[in-house]
Amino acid sequence: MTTFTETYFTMTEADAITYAKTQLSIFPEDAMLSCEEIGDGNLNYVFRLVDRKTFQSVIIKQAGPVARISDEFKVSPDRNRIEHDILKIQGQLTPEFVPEVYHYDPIMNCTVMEDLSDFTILRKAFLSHQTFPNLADHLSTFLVRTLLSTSDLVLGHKEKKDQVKAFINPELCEITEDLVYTEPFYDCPRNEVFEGTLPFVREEIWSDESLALETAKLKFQFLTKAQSLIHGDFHTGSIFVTNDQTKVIDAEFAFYGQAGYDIGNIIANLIFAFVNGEQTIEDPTERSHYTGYILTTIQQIIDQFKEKFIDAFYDQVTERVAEYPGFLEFYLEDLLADTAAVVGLELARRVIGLAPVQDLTDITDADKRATAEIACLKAAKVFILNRQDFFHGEDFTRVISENA
Ligand code: SR1
Ligand code: MG
Repeated sequence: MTTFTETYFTMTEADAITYAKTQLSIFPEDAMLSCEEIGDGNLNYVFRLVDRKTFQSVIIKQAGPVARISDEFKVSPDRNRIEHDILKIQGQLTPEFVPEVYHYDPIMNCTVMEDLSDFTILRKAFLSHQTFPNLADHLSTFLVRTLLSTSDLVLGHKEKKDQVKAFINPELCEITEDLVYTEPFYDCPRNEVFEGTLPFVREEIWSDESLALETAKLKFQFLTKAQSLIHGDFHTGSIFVTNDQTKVIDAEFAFYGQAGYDIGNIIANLIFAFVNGEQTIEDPTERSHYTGYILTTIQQIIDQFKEKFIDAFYDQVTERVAEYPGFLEFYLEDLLADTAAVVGLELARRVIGLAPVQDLTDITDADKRATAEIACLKAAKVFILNRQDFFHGEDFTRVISENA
């Protein structure tokens, strides 16, 4: 007899049905449940349960003891608690942009939440070059609300320190420290570089000592700067969309880190969509429409983030010294420099490191793939080395247009 109340184990689809019937009071007693494991991420199991009578459905997301991408990564299933807890906070700060949470189970390390089956993962939608008119507005609002309200600008400093403690996430942070900040910048055996791109990587990335030094400085910032409660893995695979709605999922990498980490991450992933469009859309009109949309979205995310952050700052700030003239400008300049650096790091790591993105790997023509990847790497260097020079959306899009 399966028991869910004593010891953790990873569930099968049949277990998930029994779990829903015995541990949840979401479905009616006579529900005819079916279940499919639909997880396609690197780390977790995602069960979709549907009552075939009423079509009511939910998601049970369970953390496994090792990453699906490779069992080299032993990651505590307690990360499900972090994901659950941040979802609750995001649900208070910005309910329209996250799924509703119904239940959390600390023994089975699973969270039960709203099924978003009417939505599409943004990365997949971008692979078929779809556009979403409200995306920049939604993402900039989500970023401002989550990054400002959880920072020392707004929270009492003791309360903020309690939150830092609650969201200590050492194993998931270690993945980022290794895969984003360290391995891509030397010839690490775990890297996976496409052969057409390898000569550029050897000559322009692994041989560049000034670049290595800057990545070392940035790694120490990542290790030490507890600025805001960040999502920690804010790429296009962590965002669900319909034509007019946006939902952010998969925040298991959450911890107190640099606010610019989330902004830089999403901008870099939009750049992957851009280079994919450049290399794979044959028709020039269609191509420029799509790539123009991506550039506009990037510019708008940065500019709307700044505008909304400034407005929200004056409404919400509680820290007296943050109101001194010039401080807000200092804070935003610093945040945008961090953003630019993370754009560069994410661009480089997805080309060189262990966890590539489909926007690049799906480019079937070898020359085109190498062209797209090298464009990302050239831009990455500019973003990292010149990170102090980014203040406006246009500063970001200019680097893309000049290198891609
Ligand atoms: C071992 S996990 C590899 C990558 O997948 C996640 O989505 C994060 O981006 C991580 O770096
Ligand atoms: Mg994820």
